[in-house]
Amino acid sequence: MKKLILMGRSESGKTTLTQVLRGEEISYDKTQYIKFENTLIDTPGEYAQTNHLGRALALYSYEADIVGLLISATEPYSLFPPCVTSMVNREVIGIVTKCEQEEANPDRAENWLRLSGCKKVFRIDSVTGFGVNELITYLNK
Ligand SMILES: Nc1nc2c(ncn2[C@@H]2O[C@H](COP(=O)(O)OP(=O)(O)O)[C@@H](O)[C@H]2O)c(=O)[nH]1
Ligand SMILES: [Mg+2]
Repeated sequence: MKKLILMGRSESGKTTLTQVLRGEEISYDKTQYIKFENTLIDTPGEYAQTNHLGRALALYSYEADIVGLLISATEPYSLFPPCVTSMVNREVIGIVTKCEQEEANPDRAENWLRLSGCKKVFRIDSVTGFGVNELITYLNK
């Protein structure tokens, strides 16, 4: 599998997605530091939510083949500025999480990710498994 680094605000579903991609049971675990585990790099949401730490994320992206920007379909706003993908020289994909939650608005989240420069956007729900296989297939290509 290609090496994937996940970025997004707290609660957007980064750690849960790493658990699903590893075939582990889902269990909540607050991410306190940038975690390298084989082909996955999980980051704390605070890095994406804090201006000066955001630059560190750009540097960490060089450790990966693909950058995944996550927005939950239930989020009322996006943290990612327009064209932010130009900050890195890696492929950047968008991942909309929580797509099967009742109040989800995946179209809105996908539009924000495309505005931020993601050419490819996956819609998933880590809890129900919706869309996860498509993402795994893409990472294995
Ligand atoms: N329904 C649903 N809940 C999710 C999904 N992804 C994460 N969650 C839940 O959202 C909460 C925060 O997830 P977490 O992975 O810790 O977010 P992180 O802060 O980005 O690492 C947890 O309670 C998860 O169970 C998803 O795709 N669907
Ligand atoms: Mg986390």
